[in-house]
Amino acid sequence: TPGTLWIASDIHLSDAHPETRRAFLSFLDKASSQADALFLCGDIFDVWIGDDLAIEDPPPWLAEIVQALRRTASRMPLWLGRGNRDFLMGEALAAHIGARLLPDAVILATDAGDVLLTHGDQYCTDDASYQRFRKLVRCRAIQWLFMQLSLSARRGIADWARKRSMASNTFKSQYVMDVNQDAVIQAFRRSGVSQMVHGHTHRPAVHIVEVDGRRCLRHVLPDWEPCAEPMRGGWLRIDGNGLHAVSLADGAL
Ligand code: OKV
Ligand code: MN
Repeated sequence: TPGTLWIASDIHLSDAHPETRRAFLSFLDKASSQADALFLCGDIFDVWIGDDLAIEDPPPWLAEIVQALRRTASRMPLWLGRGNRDFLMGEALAAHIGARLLPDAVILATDAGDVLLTHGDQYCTDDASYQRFRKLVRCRAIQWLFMQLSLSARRGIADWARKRSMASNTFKSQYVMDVNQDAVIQAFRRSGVSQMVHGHTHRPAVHIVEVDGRRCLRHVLPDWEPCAEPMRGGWLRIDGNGLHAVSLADGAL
């Protein structure tokens, strides 16, 4: 039996947010004692420019996170999913941690039934400029070329891309940056499941979706910012009793 699964997304770990790292480290501790498996389904890291950095010469903050992930993976199955930011995480990192990489979308057989798990950015089909960026950077040849560059050149491109993206997001509507309902319905139809879990949109909620007369549920995970007002972050627990959202705002850590 699958037991108790914990799922979190969009932690956006970086050098800039020590409070988020602290919350995540205590989350891993808690997961180690209370969960039977842990799924991190994308945007664990705010920036990812190659596994080599994390493995060969990580900055202290990243070394601490990687070490904690290794400890977690030594105690229970740990699954890493790639998001729209850390899409460059690869098998080398997973092997280094002792974790497994999740495919883009996966159906989990849980004690609460089958659940479709993804990051969720593929459903944001109204955001044409993001989907163009996604198509470009997910191209294997382009990723290979990027990895041939020096770390400092990769860092330069990442800084440039981040600035550009922040500037363009200023003019995007909330509607455009949310999931497209037809894309969601299609995912339910194709997979045949009636529950899905994703992150990415930073709009935690449970949505009811009617698919060919079938009642489906879409659980959206929160992003993490424990210092924000109100506090943001949390995870989903799945066991025989169903799917249950746990919020940092409720003092979960
Ligand atoms: C991640 C996003 C920056 C969104 C670039 C090839 C290419 C990889 C990359 C560079 C950027 C990841 C790796 C980052 C996500 C942004 C800005 C917007 C919307 C190339 C392969 F094409 F340039 F050669 N990148 N970084 N964005 O800084 O982590 O998701 S990143
Ligand atoms: Mn995301």
